Amino acid sequence: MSGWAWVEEGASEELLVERARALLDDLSTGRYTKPCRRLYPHQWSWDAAFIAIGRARVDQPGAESELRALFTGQWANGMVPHIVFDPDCTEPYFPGPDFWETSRSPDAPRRPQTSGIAQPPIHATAVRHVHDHAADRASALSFVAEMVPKLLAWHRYLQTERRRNGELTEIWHPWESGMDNSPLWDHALARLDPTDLPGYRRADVGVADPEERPTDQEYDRYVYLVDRMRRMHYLGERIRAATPFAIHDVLWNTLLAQANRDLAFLCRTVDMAPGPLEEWADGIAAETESRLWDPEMELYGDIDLIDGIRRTEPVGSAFAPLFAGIPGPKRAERLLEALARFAVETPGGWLVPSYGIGQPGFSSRRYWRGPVWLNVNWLIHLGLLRYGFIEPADRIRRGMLDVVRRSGFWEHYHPVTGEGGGAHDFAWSAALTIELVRGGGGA
Ligand code: 2M8
Repeated sequence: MSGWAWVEEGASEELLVERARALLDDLSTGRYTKPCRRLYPHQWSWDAAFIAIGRARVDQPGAESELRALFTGQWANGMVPHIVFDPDCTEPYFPGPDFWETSRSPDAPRRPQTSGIAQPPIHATAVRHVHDHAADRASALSFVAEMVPKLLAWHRYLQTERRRNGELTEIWHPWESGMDNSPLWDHALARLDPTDLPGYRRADVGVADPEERPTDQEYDRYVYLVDRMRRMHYLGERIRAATPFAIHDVLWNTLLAQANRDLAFLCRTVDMAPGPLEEWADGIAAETESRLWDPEMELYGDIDLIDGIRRTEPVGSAFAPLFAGIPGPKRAERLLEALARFAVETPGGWLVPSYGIGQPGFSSRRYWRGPVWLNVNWLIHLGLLRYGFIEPADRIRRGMLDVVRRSGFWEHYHPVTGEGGGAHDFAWSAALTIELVRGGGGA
């Protein structure tokens, strides 16, 4: 990782903030920020949250409007969809609204059009972040008051529709995890038999390098799962009973545990009773400890609800429970030791790859199968700080800022060379750079 740089050596961190801000403004439609120019031309759910987290430090109205725009797509049952489609967008994207056909659901809004699945529930955490760093306190308070009922509906949906027994909540599609092409899903996807598929044409491979994207076999399975949910009119009860893909995912549940706590805080901020939110958070945390922790691998693993088996994979997100303060101090120490073996040493510090280098299923370029993502690194950085692991947290911060200095704002980075991959000029990489610089290493 040497010999090239995107900003001159010795340039200040503030220069990174300036460039990040310029990129976010360039990707902004005035209402929301596109994840990038061509590959993802609409508003995505967890992207919006990360973008708001970064914007909160430099542009509070922009941060507020980002989340407000996302929630215009919220369903009547509380679900926040993973994509809110932009009616003015002229770039191709598949699957678009015509494929999702969410009008089949009694809960989907007519306008704006949306997808029919969700993404990791980090929104209450983002709203709290906007609140905590607001320059304009009055605006922040009215923003919180506006968002709390919407967030409560979202969390209630998760608590009811996404639970079958126990405390953990489940996902029904790899796209819901946000880590779409991760080896985490290989086993569950291999079990599917995608026959009778509706005709479709991928748009992503026309815009991005196919070597960095999922294979056609994987895409067939993604489409198959969407088609099944569409046929079930996106009704939670029917999907829960019949889906061939249901997972208790570590990252998803970690983010929900933290978001439940953050939402309880937001409720109190506007003098509302938090109800059972903290119990929900405690329940998820306790079950993550008792059911997702793998004592042999000394890592957290996902449970496949179709065969009931926990499969622990060497993924970066296996360290995420630190972010929500889930492990006790001893287990946190074990995780730190595992992280020191798993992270890549770079000249700048540490970077956490999405999948263990050299493991079966690893690819340095195919997305979520090895490359480094700044959002997961940022969550782990905050998790380490939470436990007082200051030096390792700082290593990740330095690793992240260093790779940005070298390569710029990419969707992901080669875990060894630091070269950018996927979409260039990617919004959450810019937003989290702002957050890292302005946050000065703290949450
Ligand atoms: C990627 O996912 C979309 C589908 O949702 C895609 O590949 O078309 C993922 O990396 C996801 O986490 C992300 O939110 C989205 C937009 O950046 O792109």
